[in-house]
Amino acid sequence: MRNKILEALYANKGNYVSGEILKEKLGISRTAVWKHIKILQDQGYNIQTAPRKGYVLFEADDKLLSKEIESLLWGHTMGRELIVFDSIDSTNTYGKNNADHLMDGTIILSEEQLAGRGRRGKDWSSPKGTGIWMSMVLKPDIPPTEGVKTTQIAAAAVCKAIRDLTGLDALIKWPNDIVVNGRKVCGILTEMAGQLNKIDYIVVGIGINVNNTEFPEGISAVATSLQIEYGKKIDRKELIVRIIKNFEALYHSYIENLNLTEVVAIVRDYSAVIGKEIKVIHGTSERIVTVHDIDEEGFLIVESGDGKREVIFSGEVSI
Ligand code: BT5
Repeated sequence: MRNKILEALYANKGNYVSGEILKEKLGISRTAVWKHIKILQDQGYNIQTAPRKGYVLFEADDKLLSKEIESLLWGHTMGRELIVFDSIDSTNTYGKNNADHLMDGTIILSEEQLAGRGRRGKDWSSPKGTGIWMSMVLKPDIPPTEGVKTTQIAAAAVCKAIRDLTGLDALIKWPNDIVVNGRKVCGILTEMAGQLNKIDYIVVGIGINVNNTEFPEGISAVATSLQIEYGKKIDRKELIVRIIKNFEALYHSYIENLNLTEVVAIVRDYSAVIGKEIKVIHGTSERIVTVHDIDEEGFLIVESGDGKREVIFSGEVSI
């Protein structure tokens, strides 16, 4: 019941919700509503009351409190287990090291990462309290070859959440970046372990620059944050919850019948690379190709200079 009250107050954050509306919505008496509100206040929620207006929830600060995020994810399978650190080396490393005893769908968040990782040993800048540094531990019963597609599911979930929350023209730079106005706001690092025919775990790491106002010198020319682009501070918890809800819906339809249709529709619609000339980097080799499309499995169909088409399954691209 209290989760439902919180949900209603969060949905109208900063605005009053009358006791009458809560009573109708929840099917309990106004006195019962009031008693639940009292308990929530005792638990530390900043809920104010005013005669004839009702109840209003204010956030004390932008800290990632697990209780709040849990209440917003109530009834969802992703995030049933939620671990929030103040500081950690890397949420992905924690997920990998503890995967054997973490439940499928566990979400790990940290206010900062001291050794955030990108792909192939690159660094990921993760300063305190500014961004979303999050890993999801997944244990799907699908063939290992399918696991790589979770990157596209995560990209679709993040891109849609950013667009819905901010209206920014966020685009997916295949395979693992989200960009706004040509600069990177999000990177995804998918790590997997398993045997020939079975996935032990997948850890999907998502790093999003949310309220960063500056960047280390090495990346300031290529990175941006949602706050910089949107012009206002963004509620990290709200974005986290939207991403997780989007991800859960897309991921379940995928693992249940390996259906990627909706994911592919999103990554195509919001692609930063379709129709563009890109540089594909594979180890030490580089070549220029034109992106023709993204196929039904989320892979890139490219055309080289001689008009020959081929599918690219992984790699790094630069526009
Ligand atoms: C990525 O790698 O983009 C994957 C980033 C994944 C980060 C998440 S945070 C939660 C989880 N825990 C982790 O330890 N990691 C995951 P890649 O495509 O290889 O890009 C790395 C490159 O992006 C670096 O070499 C920099 O040039 C640049 N970069 C580093 N930090 C950045 C930032 N905060 N914003 C934008 N670009 C950044």
